[in-house]
Amino acid sequence: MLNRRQILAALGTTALAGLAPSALFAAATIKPDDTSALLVIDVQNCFLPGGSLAVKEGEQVVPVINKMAKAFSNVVMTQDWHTPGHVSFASVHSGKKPFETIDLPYGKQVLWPDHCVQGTDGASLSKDLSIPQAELIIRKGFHKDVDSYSAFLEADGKTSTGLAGYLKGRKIKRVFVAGLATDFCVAWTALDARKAGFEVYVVEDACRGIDNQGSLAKAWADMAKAGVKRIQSADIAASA
Ligand code: VGL
Ligand code: ZN
Repeated sequence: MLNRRQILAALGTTALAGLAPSALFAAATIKPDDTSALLVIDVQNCFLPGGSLAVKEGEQVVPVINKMAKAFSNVVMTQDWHTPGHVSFASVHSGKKPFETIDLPYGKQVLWPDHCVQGTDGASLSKDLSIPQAELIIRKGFHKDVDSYSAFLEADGKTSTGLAGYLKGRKIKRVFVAGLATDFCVAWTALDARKAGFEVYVVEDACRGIDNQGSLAKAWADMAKAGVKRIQSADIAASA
């Protein structure tokens, strides 16, 4: 890596005349505006340490999200919200173990430990989240026979959660996605947000993944291909 002095030397001083150093060296700063929304995905006890489907380092996203959220006037949170005996639970398929897959009418389904059952403590949002301005909590995965990683569309690929309509009704154009898990609910949400016509940013250090059989690398590749922008929380200006 060249350091700043070497870059300046290489460019020569004439090329730089009139350019403020900040224009050359500042991290690209993204300023959320009234047409931007932060989507905080599934920061729920089940996905945090001690939870039934704990995501490694999942708790580390909480302070990052709390800080970043201060820059957003629009924040939507999601809650995975399954019925007891939900079709995505390995426990309801005899002979099947968590992280194996089965074929369902709508396609391949990864099977999970029982998690985020409606009304349980595991399904509660983390008590350490501190985002008082959050305006909507959208629940998903509440149809017993259909999963929903995405905050926009259930896994049948056609049943809407209503989120796209909500965001469009509020004139939102850009969404920033953070939370758990990068390779499932975050990625599926980001991909569907693109399909719905939003500009989409996934904030990498505000997410953690499950990484089941290469799922994390595949998710990043799919998101890149779909035009999802991969950024860090430091790329976002500190306040609205
Ligand atoms: C999730 C697996 C099952 C997630 C939800 O929030 O990423 N993953 N249900
Ligand atoms: Zn789930």
